[in-house]
Parts: sequence; C-alpha cells; structure tokens
Amino acid sequence: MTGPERAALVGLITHRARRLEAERSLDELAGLAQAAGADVVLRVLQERPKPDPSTFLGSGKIQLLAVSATDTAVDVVIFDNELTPAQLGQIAEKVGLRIVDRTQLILDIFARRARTREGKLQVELAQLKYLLPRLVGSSAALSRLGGGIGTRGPGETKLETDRRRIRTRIHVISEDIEQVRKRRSRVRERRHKASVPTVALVGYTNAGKTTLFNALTRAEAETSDALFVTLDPLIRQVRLPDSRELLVSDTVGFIDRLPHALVAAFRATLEETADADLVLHVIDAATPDRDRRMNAVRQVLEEVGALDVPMLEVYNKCDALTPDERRRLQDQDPSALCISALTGQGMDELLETITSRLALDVVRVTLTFDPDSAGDRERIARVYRHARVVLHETRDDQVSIVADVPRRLLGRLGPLA
Ligand SMILES: Nc1nc2c(ncn2[C@@H]2O[C@H](COP(=O)(O)OP(=O)(O)OP(=O)(O)O)[C@@H](O)[C@H]2O)c(=O)[nH]1
Ligand SMILES: [Mg+2]
Repeated sequence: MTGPERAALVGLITHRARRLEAERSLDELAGLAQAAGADVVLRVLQERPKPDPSTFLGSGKIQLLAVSATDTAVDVVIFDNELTPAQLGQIAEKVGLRIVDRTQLILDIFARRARTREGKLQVELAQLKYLLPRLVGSSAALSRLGGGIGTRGPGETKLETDRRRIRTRIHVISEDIEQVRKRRSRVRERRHKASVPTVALVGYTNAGKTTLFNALTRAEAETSDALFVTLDPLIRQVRLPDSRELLVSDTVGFIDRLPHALVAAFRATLEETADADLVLHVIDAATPDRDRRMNAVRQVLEEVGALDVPMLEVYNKCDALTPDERRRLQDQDPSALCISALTGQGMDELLETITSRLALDVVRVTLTFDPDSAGDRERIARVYRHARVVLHETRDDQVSIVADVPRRLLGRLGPLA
C-alpha cells in the first residue's frame, strides 16, 4: 500500500439531543484512526435510535456510504461501535470494502505500539479473543489481504487455522501472561517490604500522564499528542528534596468503551494500579468532554479492582484554560489540584499533597535496638534507608537512634523508646 490508508468513519446519533456527543465520539474515532496510521477522508453520521441488526446503518444509508466511499477512494470503513460478526459480513458485502469496528481499531493501535514481549502477548491475546467468535462462517473477517488496519497481529496463516488451534494459542499465551503476573506480584511484594510507597498515574489516553511522569521523575519517556503512546508500564523512583523517596508508575491510558478483551489481557499491567498506595487520576482539564472521560476512567478502575486505593484527582493542562474556565473548575471542585505538567505550574503543591496523602511527613522518634540480635541489625539498616538519622548511640546492651521517620512507617521500624 502506498501512502496512508484513506478511512471513512461511521457513527450513529441515537437521539437528536445527543448530536454533540456523537460528533465528539466521531472526533475521538478520528484520533484513533490517525493513531493507526490512516487519513480520515469521509465522515458519516446517521440519526437512528439504534443500529440496524444486519447492516448497522439503514439500507438506504449503507448504499449511500458505498457510493461516497468509492468517490473518495476510501480503503477502509471504520464503525464507531463494536459490530456483530453477522453485521461485519453483511456490511462488507454491501460496501465492498474492508470494514473495521471500534474494538478492532483499538486493538490495531495496541498491536502497533506494543514493544515488550509482555505487551505483545497481551495484545495478541486480546486479538485472538476478539477473532474467535468471528471466525466461523465469516468470510469477511478472513479476507484481510493487502495490509492496513485490522490486518496486523495474528498472521494470515494463523487466521486460516481452525478455532481449536486458536484456542490452544490463547491457552499458551494466557499461561505466559500468568507467569508475568506472578513475577510482577513478587516484585511488588518486595517493594512493599522495602516500604517504598508507590504512586500510580492513571487517566484517559492523552491526558498527560507520561508528561507528568517525566516531570516528577526527570525521565524522558516518549510523549505525544497521539492516542495510546504508552503501553508498557514504567516505574521510577522520585527523590523528594529532603531525600524521602517514592515510586511513580506510568501505564497504558484508558478510553471510553475500552475493549473488554484488552482490559482482561492487560490485567497484569493494570493490577499495578490496584496495588499502589495512591492513585493519581490525571485529568485533561482543557478537553470539552472532561466529565465523560473521567467517568470512563472510573469505570476501568472499578473493573480492575482499584477503587479501594486512595485516589487524588489532578487537573492537568491548566495552562490551556482561560481564567474563566479555571474559575469554573475551582467552583465545581474547590479542592481541585490544577497543574500543568508541561510548564511545571502547581507541581510543588502536587508534591505536597502527595506527601501528606501518603503520610510521608516525618515525626522525630527515638528507637531502641538490641545490638546482638540479627533481626535488630536488619531493622537498624532499614531505619537508615527510610529515615533521617539524627543521633546514633551505641552502648553494650542497647543501640538507641533518634531519627525523623515518615509517619506511615511508625511502628514498622522498631520499638519506640
Ligand atoms: N498544554 C499542555 N499540554 C500538555 C500538558 N501535559 C501534556 N500535554 C500534552 O498532551 C499530549 C499528551 O501527553 P502524554 O504525556 O503523551 O499523555 P499520556 O496521558 O501519557 O497519553 P498516552 O500514553 O498516549 O495514553 C502531549 O502532546 C503533551 O505535550 C500540559 O500540562 N499542558
Ligand atoms: Mg503516555
């Protein structure tokens, strides 16, 4: 194929009053299509309360779509919903072009972005699960020659194998991912033992998570205005000015109607979030459909069992707000933290809030230890790692240490004198 693919987008306006919503949804779909390397050359919105069971659009509209798509030399037609296998087949027949639905498009972007072995496995698993029910009797799902969106991932030869072989592959990958999950949870346990608190950044795709991650950790992870730039989780240490430390993790972004197969496949990655000491929900304050996105994020958090973790909502991109918009935000949520990961505005306040939410603020205590006990010697080492020692006194039978200890670790470092 030469040049970017030319894509047509198709969506529904389910109610007259929801036109704006449908437009925004199609805008988002356009962002996704771009992220998958396509140029959007045609947009079709039809007002109808629900999709036609066999062709999604009404029969007249689908004919019209076929004609305009030919006129504009469209390569692929992308629907803003998940299509049933039957719909896929019918539409492909009527339109005569490659048909892709929203789920498949998102899977395709993930397939492009996956870098690590784990990421690739997770995406392949999601793709196979999507494919399985669409294999039988669906010639449309199989005719994917020529490359382009919806053709990456499980290869053509694999597509032609029977369901049994796909099931076997699903089984094998699931086991591999389970191994990864176990390894992760062991690493987390070790971290937990070391008592280093973890802050997980979550948020809608493109909210600025990685930009904030970089600002906090002085890292240089890839950021971009494209959707789903980050897939593989990153984790890094942040040392606060007074040498206290915490870990910050950045991970895959969420989106409205994130395909269920992806959430399931990325469970190992997302569990990182459920295990954090604090979840930082990064919100793009400047986008017009902020509330819808916030709800989509909360839904995914619920799905991965992260709703119990203390959460801090952070409004990012506040540099892009007008003074009026900012006032409205403060009125709506007086405790809102308004920051800009890009300009650094509000970062000090953010760090202060994180510190107090994690109870990292210090208390001066005196601890006593038995110098002959191996366990106590270990504990002394831990005090040095996690607290600031002010005074260390050794006598024959007792070591006493005066230290500034993070409040959250009180009682975990040793007996108070
Ligand atoms: N104006 C403004 N733009 C920002 C700010 N923070 C991030 N951006 C921009 O928003 C875009 C997305 O930023 P990323 O950090 O890649 O977002 P992300 O949440 O990691 O996105 P994914 O990994 O793709 O899900 C980039 O173009 C950033 O430069 C900010 O505070 N202000
Ligand atoms: Mg990112």
